[in-house]
Amino acid sequence: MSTGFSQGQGDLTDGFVPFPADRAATYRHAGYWTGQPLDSILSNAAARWPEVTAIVDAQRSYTFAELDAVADRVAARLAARGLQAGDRVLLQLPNTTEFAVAFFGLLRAGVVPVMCLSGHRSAELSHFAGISGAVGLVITDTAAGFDFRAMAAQLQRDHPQLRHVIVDGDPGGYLPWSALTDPGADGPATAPVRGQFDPAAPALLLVSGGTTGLPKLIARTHDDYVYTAVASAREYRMTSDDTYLVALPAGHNFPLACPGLLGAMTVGAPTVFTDDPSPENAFALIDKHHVTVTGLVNALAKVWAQACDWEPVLPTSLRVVQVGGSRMTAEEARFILDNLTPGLSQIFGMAEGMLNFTRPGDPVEVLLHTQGRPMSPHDEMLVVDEHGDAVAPGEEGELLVRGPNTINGYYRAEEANARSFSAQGHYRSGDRVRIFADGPLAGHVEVTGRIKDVIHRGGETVSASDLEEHLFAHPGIYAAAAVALPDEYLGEKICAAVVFSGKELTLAELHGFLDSRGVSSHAKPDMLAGLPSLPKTAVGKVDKKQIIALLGSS
Ligand code: OOB
Repeated sequence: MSTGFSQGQGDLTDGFVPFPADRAATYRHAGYWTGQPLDSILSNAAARWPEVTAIVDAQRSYTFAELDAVADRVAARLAARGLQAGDRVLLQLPNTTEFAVAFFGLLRAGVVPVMCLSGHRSAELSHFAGISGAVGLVITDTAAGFDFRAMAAQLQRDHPQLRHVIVDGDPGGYLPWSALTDPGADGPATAPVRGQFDPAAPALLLVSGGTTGLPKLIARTHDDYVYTAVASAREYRMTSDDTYLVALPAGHNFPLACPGLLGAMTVGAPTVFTDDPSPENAFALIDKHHVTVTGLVNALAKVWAQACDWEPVLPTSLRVVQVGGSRMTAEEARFILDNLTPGLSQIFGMAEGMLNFTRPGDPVEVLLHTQGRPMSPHDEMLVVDEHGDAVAPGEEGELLVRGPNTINGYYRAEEANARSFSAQGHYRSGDRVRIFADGPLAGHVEVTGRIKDVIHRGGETVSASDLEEHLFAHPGIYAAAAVALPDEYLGEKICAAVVFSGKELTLAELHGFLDSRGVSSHAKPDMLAGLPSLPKTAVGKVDKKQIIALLGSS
């Protein structure tokens, strides 16, 4: 499968940083890595539970056997059109069953999908096309008033190697998606025979979640991604009685494999797709399909928790609601636990791989005060100070990590890799954490902020997350982000961008509140900006870059 590459720019493995042989051997020996291709998750499910519903959306559903057959058909027709094992294709579909069909169709052809999010636009896609050397693009016609075909035309002009554009919906001159899926359309139906296959080679390319700069590409291998899906489903005790709801953009690691769609499939559980995560729509779907597990970003979890006050249908079938993606205070966790579900699970994950989460049945203090513990017994976490030395147990520092599902380098990004990986192969997460050393929270991780999310005000360094924690504590503040804005005298000044829950506060009132909490004078905001909502990234995290652009220009 790693051979035969001919069309895009460079071989798939050019610029891929593999796991070192000794650790790879350890993970195989431990049974984490099984040597199976990623799409074996589908073939296994189709063999064990052929008649069980695999995926559902508002339009249609597929059993595992049907999904397996359509994935074969898509693969066969991609191959007939000249796509080869090792080629890369940008995959950008909304949360529909067709997302899963396309994902498995590409995998079955040995093609490596680049997992774009529906909110990405030409700047991101052009960047992904350039780095990956993608030869194709799978899109929908239009969504949320945006014409993806027009974007495709521009991408093709800038990236001539992007030859295959496939459109779900009105194709507008491109290849219709139905030409690949429709049993009645021309073309073969049997997937190409899998050639030489390397389970340690990239199976898919995820995009990094950082809110600074353009995302990087993250190559996840068959071995490490199958392990992620299998182990996370197991740790969440998923069974064929569960149903998973994809409420976040399906191409994101969190709803894709943590346990998400792929984890659900490993136990024969159905997955429901929706593009509308509003409480009104989501609660009705949860009720209709008896959804038991879902994953949300913090802001969405808070909206769902509030909506439980007035929505006529409540999501009572939910057994696990994973909440993660950005920092959550204990107060926010308590609010979700009390109002939305006792099944709250905090999850601290990253496209780069490592997952930490609280487990069903964990004591309430673990659920409230920590972001869980590592998924794998072989995750090796180090917490270091600014000199790279290990901090004392229980102290804060930057999290460095390596393990059976953590990358060893970004894809085709040598410069970033020199900064982001240690000589021993640890990924420098940039996250400020503490790992509790003793007591009831021992072994659990608390994320306290981002190492670089600091404001240099005058001669002082102020932690944005420390200030945010104080802001969140104010009953009149619904959401808050502390950002640095340029200042002639101070270098940087502190701006608190907030969403008020009721009456607006003045800066003086806010200072009074912060004084009462003992916040030092240099760490108090110089500016208070009330916003109707905070700008979000494509997956729904608060986007400080956009806040700075918005406020810096006003
Ligand atoms: C998830 O993945 P990404 O790649 O979009 O973002 C990773 C980054 C982490 O490095 C961390 O800075 C932040 O997002 N993060 C959290 C967090 N979960 C993620 N920060 C504080 N508390 C948390 N619970 O966001 C992701 C991937 C898989 C599962 C869940 C989330």
